[in-house]
Amino acid sequence: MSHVFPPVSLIGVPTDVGAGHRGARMGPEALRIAGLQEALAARGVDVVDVGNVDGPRNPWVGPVDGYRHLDEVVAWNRGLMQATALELEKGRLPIMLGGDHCLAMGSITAIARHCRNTGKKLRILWLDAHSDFNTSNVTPSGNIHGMPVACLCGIGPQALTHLGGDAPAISADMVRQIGIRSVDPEEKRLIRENKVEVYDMRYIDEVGMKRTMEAALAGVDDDTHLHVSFDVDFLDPSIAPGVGTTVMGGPNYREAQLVMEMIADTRRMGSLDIVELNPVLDRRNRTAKLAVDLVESLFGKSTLMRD
Ligand code: 4U7
Ligand code: MN
Ligand code: MN
Ligand code: MN
Repeated sequence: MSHVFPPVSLIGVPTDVGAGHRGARMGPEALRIAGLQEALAARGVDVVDVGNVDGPRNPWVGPVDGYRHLDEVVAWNRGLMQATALELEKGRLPIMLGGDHCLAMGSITAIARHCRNTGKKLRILWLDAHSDFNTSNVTPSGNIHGMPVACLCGIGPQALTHLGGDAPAISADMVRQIGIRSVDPEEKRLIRENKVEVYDMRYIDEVGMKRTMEAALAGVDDDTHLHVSFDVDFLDPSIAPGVGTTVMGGPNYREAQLVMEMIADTRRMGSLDIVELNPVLDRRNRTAKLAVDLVESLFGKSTLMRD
């Protein structure tokens, strides 16, 4: 018998105020058109689409004091934090349809608080080409989608580190980063200082994806809430062109499927961000369709008869 997943709520977060390219705001619609809701429903998942969180338009101006669009990023994340908390309180598994990766601050702040209230251990799998641990002093771009992990760990502007009232929202030891292959020089120093556990592409090349995932999932048990923050640029650009910040040398199709299948096997996924999909840069919604395919694996679809 296949595993019964909790009911799912799709939350659209059409923002690109944190990114360096416009277009990720169209991500939620692209995922809907690629059939995300239908695919989950076909797997027997109870899934509702609660529609989109609202937020300010993209002013498309340069960074101020090292942050681009800080007020807008704060506004979007306040709204998303509330929307996420509402679905978690109903006992539902929220899936954030991004939108750029700045939205992980709102979603994860709400999820971390939910875990504290319910006595669950939080484990965050950060699937990404990038570490997203920049600060205003070291960012080469000012783009806040390159800063969410640092902000969640309490390093960043007050308005973002204290979204949920107290800071830090999480501790670095909750995070496992997988697929990393682009880290800025000073960002590297911060990652080391804060002891973030990083399984970069070199590690994956050397030990293989199976052992990488076993290491990243070590310690996950019945009391763990697993949050997956899936930046689509995690994937190799040859299979996922529809993102703003492509980096060569990412996981291929089968490696990505294995990641999702091994997460599904834990049966502990409690929430999911799908971010950085940029339909403007995609070809015939191919990257959105691939994301839906991978999410099906997160919900237990496997290529072999393992159910
Ligand atoms: B994403 C970058 F310089 N590090 O800070 C930066 F390489 O959410 C990229 O992972 C950030 O896609 C990418 O601008 C953010 C850059
Ligand atoms: Mn990225
Ligand atoms: Mn990212
Ligand atoms: Mn990106």
